[in-house]
Amino acid sequence: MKPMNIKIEQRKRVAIITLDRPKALNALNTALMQEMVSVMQKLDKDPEVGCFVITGSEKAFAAGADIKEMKDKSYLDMFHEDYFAGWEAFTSIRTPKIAAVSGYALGGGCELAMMCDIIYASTTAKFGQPEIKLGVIPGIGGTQRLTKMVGKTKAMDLILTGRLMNAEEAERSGLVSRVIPSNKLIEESLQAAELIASYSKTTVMIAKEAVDRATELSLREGVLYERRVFHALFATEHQKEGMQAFVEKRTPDFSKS
Ligand code: CO8
Repeated sequence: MKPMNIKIEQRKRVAIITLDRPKALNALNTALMQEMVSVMQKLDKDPEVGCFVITGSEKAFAAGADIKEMKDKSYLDMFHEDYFAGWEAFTSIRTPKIAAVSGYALGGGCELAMMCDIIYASTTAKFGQPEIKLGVIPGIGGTQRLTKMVGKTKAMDLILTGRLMNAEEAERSGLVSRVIPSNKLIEESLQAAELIASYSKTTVMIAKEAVDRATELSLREGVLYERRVFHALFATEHQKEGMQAFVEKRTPDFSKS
């Protein structure tokens, strides 16, 4: 079935997913989540797709989970539906995901950006976890991921006051890796995505997995994990090709697996 809440476009080896609920400032409802996850799970397995760019509109990356969809639900509805557990499948996507954020990235929108691997923000971006104003708390990982990314005191400041943070503060805090003028956001994000997608997809996936382990393992375990997967890369053609190309002073060809 054709997705109604997102747009999908492929440029070279990059899949661009654009959130497309303009009237609701791209609020994340269940249908949008299901469409995104199902499309991305297919593309994840496609060797011709080496990176995702997830973006929204100028005004909003996403203004949060859909308040209108959830407002009348009971505790038992939320519990039995396991509301928003479906986003776990999004975090399990193994192809890198770049969030290109313009405008509001609030609540679930900020959490969606944090479920990506890299966040680029336009100068207009505003990040926040304003759930406290609605009588709830972040529910798609915000209390955990934001704290790991910006530290306890900044996370407490944002989550307990519900205030918004601009792109400059977000970069200073380590939430965002680059701030880009808004008219260049997509172009620069695509350039980075195309560069990532030009490398060996196998190696990129392994590098991503190793970095992800850093937030969960002790340093000793993490370094051991890294060394073991580093060794394993010597079983791939791409290690042979990459190193041989360096010696022969030519561009490596990672297109053959
Ligand atoms: N959900 C549903 N609709 C929304 C949302 C939202 N999160 N945000 C905006 N909209 C709708 C508005 O209702 C409005 O629709 P309508 O025209 O029909 O009234 C339309 O989008 C435009 O919004 P505004 O008129 O409010 O636009 P403004 O430019 O005046 O304001 C803001 C923009 C500041 C972004 C404002 O819309 C706002 O504050 N939005 C809500 C932000 C928010 O609180 N986000 C957190 C939501 S809760 C959440 O994400 C929790 C996730 C955890 C759930 C998981 C459970 C397990």
